[in-house]
Amino acid sequence: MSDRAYVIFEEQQRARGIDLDQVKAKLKAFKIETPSWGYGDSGTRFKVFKKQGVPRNPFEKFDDAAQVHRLTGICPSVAIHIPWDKVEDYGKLKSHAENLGLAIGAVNPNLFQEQEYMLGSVTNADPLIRRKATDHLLECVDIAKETGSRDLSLWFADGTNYPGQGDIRQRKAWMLEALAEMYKAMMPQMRMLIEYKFFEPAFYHTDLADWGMAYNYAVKLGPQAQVLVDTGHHAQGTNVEHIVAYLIDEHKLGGFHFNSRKYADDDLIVGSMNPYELFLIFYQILSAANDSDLSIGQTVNQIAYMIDQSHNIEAKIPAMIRSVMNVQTQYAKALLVNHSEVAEAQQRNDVLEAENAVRQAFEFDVTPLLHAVREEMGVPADPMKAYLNSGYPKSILSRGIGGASW
Ligand code: PSV
Ligand code: MN
Repeated sequence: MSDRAYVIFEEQQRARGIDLDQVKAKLKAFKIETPSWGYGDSGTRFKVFKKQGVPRNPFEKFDDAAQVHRLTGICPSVAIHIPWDKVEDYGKLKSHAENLGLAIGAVNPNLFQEQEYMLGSVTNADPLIRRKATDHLLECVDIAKETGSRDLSLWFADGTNYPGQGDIRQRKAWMLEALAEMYKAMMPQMRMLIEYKFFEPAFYHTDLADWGMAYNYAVKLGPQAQVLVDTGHHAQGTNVEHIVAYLIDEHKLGGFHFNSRKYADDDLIVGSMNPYELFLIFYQILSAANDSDLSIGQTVNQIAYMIDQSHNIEAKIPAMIRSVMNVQTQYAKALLVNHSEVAEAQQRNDVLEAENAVRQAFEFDVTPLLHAVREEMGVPADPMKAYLNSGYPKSILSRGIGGASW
């Protein structure tokens, strides 16, 4: 991309009242966390496909994540999932991450893969199973202390498949009991991010089915509890950006798990099918960031942007790079919205102009802008191409087949 393309882009944006220096500063400060489980083998409930070169342990997952950060410059932290990333010594994993220029990000307890959890974890009718599940939550708080992680992201597979299978109200109380015990164990700087999902693996009822339930628990628990919006966890047609705006306004949006969503939680590359939704989510976030109430801006600044994808059929590292670039592209476009233009059109009740002022930003090609930003950050203008041309894809083949699953 030539400098000329950037000069034309800058002139065009200046004429619209957009200050590109500010836009660039925001793009440089924007960070996306990648998931350790996105580097391991994965599949569907029908088949886990084995790939050559997949990391064999958590340390190698960080090696791969470091490539994504080296080439994009915006992925300095990696979320871990316990026990998938269980190690003897978390201090060692932390130093390994730091030597690679990374930090350990959110700690995700895993309460969905042990035999005992078939009928629920923290909402199981058996008090011993509930105890075991809550102890795992507490173990994750301890791990977060060791890794220096701020966020604990919680997702529960708990739910039932048939009417009458469980006492829904009783399970609601058990959920709160477990979350409250965990909340009490957290350090003051830690956050509990509560994720919801309206189906799968339970189909009749899910104990934490939607943002309203997650929000209600977060309110009951206190200011360190917030909601995590996974973009793949809603019913078809749900207006996710509305949920985002609402939660920010209540100071309860803690973060995102980005993935695509054709039908559901599909683990496909974010932005591959509905980039406009992603753009509209960022438009809501950025318009809240402009709020005269500074506490809204504080909530926005704390939002954790995380990817939650474990690609099945495509090569892991480039798929993660593509995902990161797709998010960055939509964020860049949202930074081009002229908010006063939108506000003025809203004041005039001019529906078409208001919609136009938002959509217009989406329609710009931000390639010259992103190339300029990457150049200033000292990363390749085209991270994807740089990865494919690097020696790394070949170098990992010696790991063989049969690495870590997730
Ligand atoms: C569940 O579908 C989920 O979105 C949760 O965030 C899990 O932690 C993650 O996927 C990995 O299974
Ligand atoms: Mn998720």
